[in-house]
Amino acid sequence: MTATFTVINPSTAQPICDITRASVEDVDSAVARAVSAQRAWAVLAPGARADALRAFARVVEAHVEELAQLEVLNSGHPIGSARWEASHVAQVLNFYAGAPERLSGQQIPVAGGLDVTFHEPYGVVGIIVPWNFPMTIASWGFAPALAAGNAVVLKPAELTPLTAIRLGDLALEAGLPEGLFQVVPGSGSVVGQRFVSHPDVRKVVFTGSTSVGIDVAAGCARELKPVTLELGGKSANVVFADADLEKAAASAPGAVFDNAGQDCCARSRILVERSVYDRFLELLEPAVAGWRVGDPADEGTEMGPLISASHRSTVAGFLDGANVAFRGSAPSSADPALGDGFWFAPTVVLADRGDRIARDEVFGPVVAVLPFDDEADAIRLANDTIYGLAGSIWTENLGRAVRVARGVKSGVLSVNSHSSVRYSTPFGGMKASGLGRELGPDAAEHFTETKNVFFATDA
Ligand code: TXE
Repeated sequence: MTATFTVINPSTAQPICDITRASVEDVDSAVARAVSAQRAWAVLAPGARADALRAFARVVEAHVEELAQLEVLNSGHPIGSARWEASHVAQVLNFYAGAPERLSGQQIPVAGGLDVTFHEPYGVVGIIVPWNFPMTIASWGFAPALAAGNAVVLKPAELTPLTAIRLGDLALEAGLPEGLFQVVPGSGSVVGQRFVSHPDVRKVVFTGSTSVGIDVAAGCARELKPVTLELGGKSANVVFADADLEKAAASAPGAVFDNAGQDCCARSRILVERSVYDRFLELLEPAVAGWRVGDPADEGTEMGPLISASHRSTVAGFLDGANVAFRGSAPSSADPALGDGFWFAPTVVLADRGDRIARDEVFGPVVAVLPFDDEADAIRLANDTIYGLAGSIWTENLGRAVRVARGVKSGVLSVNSHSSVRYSTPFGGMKASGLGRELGPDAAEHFTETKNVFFATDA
């Protein structure tokens, strides 16, 4: 393996810079520094840890524009989305800055003494991040982990390391102790695997593909190490005949084509009640045609390129033999500025149950539309995948909304909207979409172990 890797701008296919790959020895040195930084961090007064995280949040806030521009360059995210992502990191830090002073244990009534529990940090936490949302997914791990008194070593994806590396610098600039939060770029098989096998990394958080997630979990099991997994998805956008069809159709492109479909929560199956199937497609077509794909640096752009040439071929492979109903637009080779970018036009496919495109994660701007017959059929079809991450339900019938929300096996559902991520609410998947939850009120606690201490009071 070469000592460096080249980071590419997906909008132009041009190289941006070379990054040095960390070796196993580099990871071991980083973990050793983290172990020592964590000891000092964990014994700081809770208020001092809170202040340090708030200072980090303020520095991130002051660099939102710089981080956003870096994400446009490295990931091809539209500038509006990239600004949201950078601000979200500051908000996540601010939210979990409240945790050190709220990690209360319990006092449990027992005979002969006083019994109390403590939430003790694991020590060093290893966080492995994918390329689709490099900043936000990183922050969902590092902010609550730090808040709970841990040190963090974080491995960004090789395709998109730049904003994570910058966040590592900003942590130091904000005054976080040296070694407490380290970004270690490199390959999954070396750096990621070393997080799994290193005895001093006491918890691993992994976001990425289901197949690698299973290997990471198996490795963690051998080390008896807890692991959180955020994996793939094939989420359903379920549209009933009694829904506000105009609104459902107008919002459907954003729910799947945001980040060019490279989103674990993408509503990549639209399930439509048969009686309104044709009408829904009529409404969907102009919404897809109007979805603005182009230069991510332009303020009006809604979708940029795919992340790499190889990922574009994978996505294109899903269209072999597919029944394409209509497509939106994308820059082409005729455009001298963007012609070499990894563009892919939003695509709507009419699918049958059991088709590969109706069950497997595409992770690109391709949506499969399928009809269903009634409520029970909708739930059955929504659950007809190995995944269970997100989903949306469109209906004006409250009882139905509740029944379907309880019937669909997914971790994050929304009714008459497509919301998935709020830092204050839990996020994560069922079935092959993952293990454990991130974000929400309890995330800092997930980075702790409970210790029970009994104090005898008998004289
Ligand atoms: O994921 P990987 P990739 C899905 C999506 C996508 C596919 C591949 O379908 O097309 O996965 O994406 C590190 N031990 N999702 O290649 O390979 C790797 O370096 C430890 C869904 O990015 O799983 C990177 O940092 N770590 C998903 C991270 O794991 C290893 C988001 C993810 O890489 C490793 C991204 C190993 N053996 C992709 N091998 C979602 N649902 O959000 C790799 N890594």
